[in-house]
Amino acid sequence: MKFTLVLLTSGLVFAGCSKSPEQNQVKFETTSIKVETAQCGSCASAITKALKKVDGVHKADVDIDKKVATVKFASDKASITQLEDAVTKAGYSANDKKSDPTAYEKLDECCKVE
Ligand SMILES: [Cu+2]
Repeated sequence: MKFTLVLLTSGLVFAGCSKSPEQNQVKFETTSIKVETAQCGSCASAITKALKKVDGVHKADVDIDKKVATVKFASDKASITQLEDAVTKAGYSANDKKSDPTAYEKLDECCKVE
């Protein structure tokens, strides 16, 4: 009985110790999102802006020539799905997700895909 109690207590202490570093240490993940419908610099900045608005996003860059957005984000706060959704809601496609039709309609004519 006494032995069990000691085991339980040490188990609890161990759980407490292993939890605190995780809370302080933010895990960043970098992902690339295909933004095939981005046409120009203004598209690139619109996508960058949309991505940076997502909670947990640390850095976002769009390479307009390669049509790829590179995003560094805290993996415990944001997910790739959230990032893709931010891009589609800005009116652009993200990976295999299509742009939000309403947002797409609001884009400048030159930014629309023929
Ligand atoms: Cu554009």
